[in-house]
Amino acid sequence: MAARVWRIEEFVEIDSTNSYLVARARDGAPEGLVARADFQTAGRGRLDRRWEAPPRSGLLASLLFRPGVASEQHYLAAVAVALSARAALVRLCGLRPDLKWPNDLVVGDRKVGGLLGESVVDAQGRDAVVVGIGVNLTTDGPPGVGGTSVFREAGVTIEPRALLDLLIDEVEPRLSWLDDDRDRLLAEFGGALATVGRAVRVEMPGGTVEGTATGIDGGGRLIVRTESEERVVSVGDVVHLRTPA
Ligand code: BT5
Repeated sequence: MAARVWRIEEFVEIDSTNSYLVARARDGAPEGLVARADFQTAGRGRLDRRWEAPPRSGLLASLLFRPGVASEQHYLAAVAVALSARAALVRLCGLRPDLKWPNDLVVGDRKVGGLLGESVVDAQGRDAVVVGIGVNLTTDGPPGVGGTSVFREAGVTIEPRALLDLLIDEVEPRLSWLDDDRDRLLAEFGGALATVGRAVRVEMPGGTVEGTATGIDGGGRLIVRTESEERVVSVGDVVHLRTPA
C-alpha cells in the first residue's frame, strides 16, 4: 500500500481539535489530516466530559482516518493511536504507559493520556473516524482527577510536536494492521492492557457489571466474567477494583 500522506495543521488556540476535524471530515477532508493545538478552550472527553490542559503542557491532537473496515471496528483506530503514543513515548524517554480499557493511557492508576474516537459520515456517505489524543507532558491535569505527566514519571520534558511526529511514524504500520493483520493489532492491545486480569467494575449507560476482565474480543471489546456469566462490553468506564495478586 502507498504511504499515507500526512498533513499537520497547528493552532495556537482552538476550541477542540476533535470538533475541528469532525467538521473537516464531514466536508470530505482526506485521510491523514492532523490537527494539533497548543491550547484548547473546549477540549472534550467522552460523554460531554472535558479535557483540560494549560497551554503547551501536553500533546493535544486529532487524526483523521478513513479505514477500510466496518464502523464496528472504528474503535480499533483509537486503539492504534493509543498503542502508537505508547511506542513513541518508549522511544522518546523509555516511559511505557499501560492502556486502560477503553481509552486511557495510565502509569499505575494515574492517567497520563486519554483518547476520544468519533465516527463521521460525510455527505457522500463515506465514513471516517477522528481520533483525538491528549497526553500530559509537563502538568498532571486538573486537581482531583488522579492524573500524572510524562515529566513526573520520566523526568523528561518532551515537546508536543516531537511526540506527534513519532506517534505518526508509529501509527503507519498499525493502521496497516487494522486493514490486513488485525490479530497483530489485537495482540499488541491485549499485551498493553492493564485491565486484563483485573477485578473491574464497568459503568455503562444502562447499568453496571462487576467481575474479572479476562480479555478482549475481535473488535477490542472487553470480556468480563461475572459470577454467573461472561459479558462482552463495548462502552463504559472501567474502575480497576484491586491490584492483581
Ligand atoms: C478522555 O475522555 O480521556 C478523552 C480525552 C481526549 C482529549 C483529546 S485532546 C485532543 C482532542 N480534542 C479534544 O477535544 N479531545 C481530544 P474521558 O475518558 O471521558 O476522560 C475525561 C476525564 O478525564 C475528565 O472528566 C477528568 O476527570 C479527566 N481529565 C481531564 N483532563 C485531564 C488531564 N489533563 N489529565 C488527566 N485527566 C484529565
